Amino acid sequence: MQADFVDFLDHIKVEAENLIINGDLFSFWFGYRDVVPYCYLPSLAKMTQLVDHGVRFTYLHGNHDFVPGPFFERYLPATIIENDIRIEYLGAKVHVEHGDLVDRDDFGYRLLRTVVRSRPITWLFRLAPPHIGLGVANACAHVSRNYVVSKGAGFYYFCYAAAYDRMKDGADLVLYGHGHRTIYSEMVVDGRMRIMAVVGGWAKEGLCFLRLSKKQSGLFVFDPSTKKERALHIFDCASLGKKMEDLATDANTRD
Ligand SMILES: [Mn+2]
Repeated sequence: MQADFVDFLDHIKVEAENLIINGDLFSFWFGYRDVVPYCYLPSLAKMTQLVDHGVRFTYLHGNHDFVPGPFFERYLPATIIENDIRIEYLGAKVHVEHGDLVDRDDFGYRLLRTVVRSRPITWLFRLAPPHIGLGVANACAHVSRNYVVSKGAGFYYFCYAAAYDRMKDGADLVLYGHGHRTIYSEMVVDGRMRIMAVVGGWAKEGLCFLRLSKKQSGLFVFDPSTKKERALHIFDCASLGKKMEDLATDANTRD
């Protein structure tokens, strides 16, 4: 998996300007002050190389990596986002969020999330030697992954509902991760064209990613065995947020 991610970074490094990692890049990550787990060295080294190439990184907290620590905050460095981020690209308002909070009624998870991210717990965790801390955390990460998978299609229902609210609030493209599967859905909200996508990371055929570019925007999958990418869905970024009747007029004018 590490080698595949390194291949992916090599694949995009020429064109990438700002790479947004939407949380859970690692099965578990805790940003210790002086050490990094050696199993992640290939990815960390390659990310450092990309920064030297001029690529910027934006790192959103996931539920497996919510203490980025000095490596990401100062050494790489990445722009760290705790909750969600809204950016504008080619006029489209893009909302990116990890997605672990889309189920608003999961109070048990919300409570657990608040507790494990609290300062005393983080402080206690920092005191434990890394091999113990990482051992416990990796076991918890496994349980957490099963918990997400057990929500099945329900997770995607929550994504639609949460994305709808974001769109009512002005977002044209809403991106989630977290779900371990990929979804692409065009939605019309308030008469305007919008997209909701869940970019689930590794799929059967490779690593899914969303690209916003003047040349071609869309959802793609990178196959590490061939080192090639394939488009799953292409969209016109400039059409996002436009009124449907204006899009129809544009299309007729072109015809
Ligand atoms: Mn997650």
